[in-house]
Amino acid sequence: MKPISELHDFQREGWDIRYFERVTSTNTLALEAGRQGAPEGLVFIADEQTAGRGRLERRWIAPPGTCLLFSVLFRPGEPFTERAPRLTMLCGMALADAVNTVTGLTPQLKWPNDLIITRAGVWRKVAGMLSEIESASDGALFLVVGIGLNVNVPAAVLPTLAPNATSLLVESGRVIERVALLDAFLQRVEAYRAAWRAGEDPAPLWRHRLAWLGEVVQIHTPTEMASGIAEDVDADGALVLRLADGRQQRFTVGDVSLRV
Ligand code: BT5
Repeated sequence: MKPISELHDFQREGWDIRYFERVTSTNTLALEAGRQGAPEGLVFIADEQTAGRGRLERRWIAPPGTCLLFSVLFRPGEPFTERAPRLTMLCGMALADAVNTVTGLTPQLKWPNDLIITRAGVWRKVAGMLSEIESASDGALFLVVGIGLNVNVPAAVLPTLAPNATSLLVESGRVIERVALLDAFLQRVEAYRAAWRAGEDPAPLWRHRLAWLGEVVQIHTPTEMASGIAEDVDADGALVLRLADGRQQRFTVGDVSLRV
């Protein structure tokens, strides 16, 4: 008989966690629930996605039963355009913290929404986040943050995900408990939100933890390619590059890599 996934029974107070063996995409499910008025704190988690999504219509690939694939529904409230990006930032920090607590590894945040691990001067992607904003029929905006974290993916399988993919198994050399990671993530989200309510803006914390600020990077967007010094990120999370001709340019989408 097929064993029941260890994720099946996981719950944490304050969250409504719904487990599925296989879905199209946990983000798609959470967006649908949000449109129908589901409250904040809903978490969809799956062992397998048949149509996992990245940004810009790209695919997210994960071998069944080995990764954390989940989406969280947030209702940030007003001012929405200020709060929504900060929730995404806070989730990135919470994910990095959770990985650190459970594995001892120290992943970095890579703009806009990746988690990377650098070893021997080479960076590899261990997780990606897909943040999507939608409005319900009553016009109320909500946010879905979807996370794909490569947990127990063996080295031999990594090249089938992406050329620069890595996993916690490969980086730490041991099998990592997915439930412990999810629990630690939700606990850190709670902590960052409590601190935010008490006046600590997550945006400067996130900026402080971003990899590559001050370094020369290359950015590919759907329409252009540019390179320059990654000078800053603004309050909404956009990347500010100092181009070779001295001009500053702000980017809201794109893929960044270190210029070699
Ligand atoms: C992301 O997009 O990194 C966001 C990924 C979000 C996935 C989660 S899983 C739960 C939830 N439900 C969903 O349907 N999605 C979210 P982006 O920055 O566009 O990166 C996508 C690119 O990463 C792909 O084009 C591949 O090159 C690479 N990639 C795909 N799968 C990967 C993996 N498992 N590990 C590392 N890289 C991967």
